[in-house]
Amino acid sequence: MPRDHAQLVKSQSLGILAHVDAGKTSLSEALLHEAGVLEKVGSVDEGTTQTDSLALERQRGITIRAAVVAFSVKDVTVNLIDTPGHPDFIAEVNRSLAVLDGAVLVVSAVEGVQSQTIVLMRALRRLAIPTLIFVNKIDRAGADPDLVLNKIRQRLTPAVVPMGVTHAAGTRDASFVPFDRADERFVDFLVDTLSDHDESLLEAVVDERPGPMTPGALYANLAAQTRRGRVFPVFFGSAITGTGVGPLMAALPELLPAVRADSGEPASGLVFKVERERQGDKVAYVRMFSGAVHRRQRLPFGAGNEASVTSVKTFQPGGAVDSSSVVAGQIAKLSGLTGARVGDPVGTTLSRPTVDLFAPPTLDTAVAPCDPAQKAALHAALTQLAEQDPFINLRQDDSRQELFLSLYGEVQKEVIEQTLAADFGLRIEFRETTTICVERPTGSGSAVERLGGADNPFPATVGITVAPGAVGSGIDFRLAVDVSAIPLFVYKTVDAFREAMARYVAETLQQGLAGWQVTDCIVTMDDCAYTAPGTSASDFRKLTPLVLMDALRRAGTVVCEPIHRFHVEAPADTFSAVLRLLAQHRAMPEAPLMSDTWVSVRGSIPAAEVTGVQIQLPGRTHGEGVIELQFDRYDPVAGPAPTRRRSDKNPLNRKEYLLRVSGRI
Ligand SMILES: Nc1nc2c(ncn2[C@@H]2O[C@H](COP(=O)(O)OP(=O)(O)OP(=O)(O)O)[C@@H](O)[C@H]2O)c(=O)[nH]1
Ligand SMILES: [Mg+2]
Repeated sequence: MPRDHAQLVKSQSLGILAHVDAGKTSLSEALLHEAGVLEKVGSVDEGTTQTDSLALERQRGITIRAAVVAFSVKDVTVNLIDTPGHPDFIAEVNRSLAVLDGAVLVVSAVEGVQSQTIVLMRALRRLAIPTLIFVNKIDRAGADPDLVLNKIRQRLTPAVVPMGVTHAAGTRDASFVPFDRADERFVDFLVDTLSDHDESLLEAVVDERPGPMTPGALYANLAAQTRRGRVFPVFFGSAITGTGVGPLMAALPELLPAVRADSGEPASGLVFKVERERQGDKVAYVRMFSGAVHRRQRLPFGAGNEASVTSVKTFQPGGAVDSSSVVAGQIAKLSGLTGARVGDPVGTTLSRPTVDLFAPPTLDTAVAPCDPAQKAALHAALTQLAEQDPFINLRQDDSRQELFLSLYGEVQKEVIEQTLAADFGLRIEFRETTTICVERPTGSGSAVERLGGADNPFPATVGITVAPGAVGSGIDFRLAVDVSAIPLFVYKTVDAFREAMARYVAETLQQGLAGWQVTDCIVTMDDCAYTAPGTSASDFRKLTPLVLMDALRRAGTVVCEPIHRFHVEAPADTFSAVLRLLAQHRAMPEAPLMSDTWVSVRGSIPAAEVTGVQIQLPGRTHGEGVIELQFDRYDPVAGPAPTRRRSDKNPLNRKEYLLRVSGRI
């Protein structure tokens, strides 16, 4: 790309997010059509959309992988990322969120605010991603835009500004008419909502100063506050009939941020998706935050890797095209980065790290090939799938050589099974699906190993106390020793020592007393000593697990299982059968909502019981019952606690651990 052209490029990474089936893929298609990229709008139901391009997506009519397409609005190239809505694929949404400039949160005008809508809105707000809300499906019978707007105010955020009105909602003729900027109703909405977040506007209202309240000034204020993620404009429309899609598209460059190329800055980007092309070549999807990456450039990526970029494809209206470079704000497919993994930073300066915003997978399953001779092939295939989705956390059991995966649910399981069959010709079976538990300390426990102590082979002192932390706090590591006790000749700074110790602690706590990850605890290092020059970093690294597990043993732990919130809707006459089914599966239902024909029950249920309910629900409800699930929390297991087979590296057995770290076994 010529330099002067690169300077003109403005790009916007736009995520489309929603509960499953709200219409994200249909809306993506409608936007491409509106922008003139597509002559004919594809249909999810016919399997002809741009973004649902995998065979499995077309077959099932759901989105499984995030997909990128581009269109232009005014002077901005929008790189739209269509994400999956099914909770089994939430990890895919997590990866996309790390690269967004803005988002459109789609809410169905019929179903309204749904469980996943709330989860996604929480994540968007946590990252302060500027977001427009699009209330879709206003053409469908039962659509009630006003009710949905109220639900958005109650359940998502009160800071909303409706951008127009709807007519004939619930019919094929439904339409959206945007407000004129000077429309009194619109001005009232703007003043009301914006002044909640803007002191100077509030003062202008009180002092009756007209300047900041002209339609032009208010719209500029709306754009500024939307870009800060404080206020959420709400559009209405239908991805199928196309009404409301034009106004939404026009708002993208006006209300959401776009990034201008700055090829002079140091290159910094992030890998948010990895794909294998048909020939097996790896392609990394990279979003650039600053600077540029050129074809044939040596590019640093991940933790200390470097490779030559063999091709750069940027997203342009109409598809991904070969380019000489990718500049700040753009998304490109880069080839040549063998070994690149999702979440890898790219370039010379660090990019934003990916934050884990959602609960981890709750199912653990062993997977085996139907034909035992295909074990190595299965391992290779799953390694490729794990590159695309690191959350599946592929592990091989040390002794039995079995393969294990972490999963979100049944749909993801089926997708993995079908992908292995279609892309790798492998038939597999899942064995022993169990839920992934965590351990929390029940009390406080301390341990210390002293420098020169009879049983301590390492020239270092480490003293540690473990205590329970607040639920959801993770591992809180604290350093409570005098600076003079810290081996600065090894670690250089106190921060570097704290960081290294926190890492040793986190690694050790991946397996607690029962083999599960230990969480929600405060770990304090309260004793430390060394000899100079005798002590090395590896002494602290090897001694910490020994002391920490002793402290944990004294503290004691409780195994906690994942609990989901559920929402069952079923025909009213099946109510008692539904309640019996829930009771059989340890569910805790709350007071139901009954109408003449339907009953709606919410409550919580252990993740371990979910599959049982999912399998039996259709049979108990004339095939009409539906269940929606959402991870909620971990609760202590009642009765005997499940344990996980630990790897041999665990220091619970002191003698064996010492032999191992000294390299004698
Ligand atoms: N009547 C009507 N139907 C719609 C509209 N938008 C989507 N649909 C239908 O709703 C269903 C789901 O649409 P999708 O676009 O696949 O929804 P999605 O949000 O991408 O779904 P996932 O990616 O699986 O989460 C399809 O049958 C669409 O035809 C709309 O505005 N009006
Ligand atoms: Mg979709």
